[in-house]
Amino acid sequence: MLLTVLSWSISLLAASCGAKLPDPEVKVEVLHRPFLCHRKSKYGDMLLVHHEGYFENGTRFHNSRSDDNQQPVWFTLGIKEVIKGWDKGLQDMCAGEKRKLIVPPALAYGKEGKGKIPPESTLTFIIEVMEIRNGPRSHESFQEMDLNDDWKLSKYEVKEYLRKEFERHGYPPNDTLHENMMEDIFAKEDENKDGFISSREFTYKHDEL
Ligand SMILES: [Ca+2]
Ligand SMILES: [Ca+2]
Repeated sequence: MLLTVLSWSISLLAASCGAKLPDPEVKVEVLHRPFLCHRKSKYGDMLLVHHEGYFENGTRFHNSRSDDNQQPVWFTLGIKEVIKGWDKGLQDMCAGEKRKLIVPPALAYGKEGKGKIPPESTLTFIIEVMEIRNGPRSHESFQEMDLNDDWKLSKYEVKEYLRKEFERHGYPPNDTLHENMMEDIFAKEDENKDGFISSREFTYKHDEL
């Protein structure tokens, strides 16, 4: 959670540029949906997924189950941590659900490609969601941080949160560091400079998707 606090600023910086063109679509096919579904994935949630990736000719370029590390991966939905095709195509999913996504280059690695992905590649992914958790910017996280339930985060509340996160991860409390981190968070997040982070200021901005 400490890392996610630090990454607040980065995701916000990343969201600030880009021209508005109508985006091509991701083709979504549901391969399996579990009978029981306690919650559905939404922007800001953290998803744990297994995934396979295929080129248009059917060659597999990635498989999280058989590649060296054999680990499903965690990512936060809707903040451009992954390709746009995933952010768009993995909403409203249940834990245990499996989807096939056909992602055009503009929503994947584009004109440049990346690593073993050649330029202008349309990619097919088979993605299975193993687990869904509240992301660092979810309403649930906000409520947890908002100690006095007034729907805004004071400097004290943010500092308390940092202190608790440090403690939870076994770091000694460091008041100067917490103070600096808190000031840094407010400098970037408190957009209207009223000394509080409102729930609106806190929540991820998704309009670029
Ligand atoms: Ca509060
Ligand atoms: Ca504010």
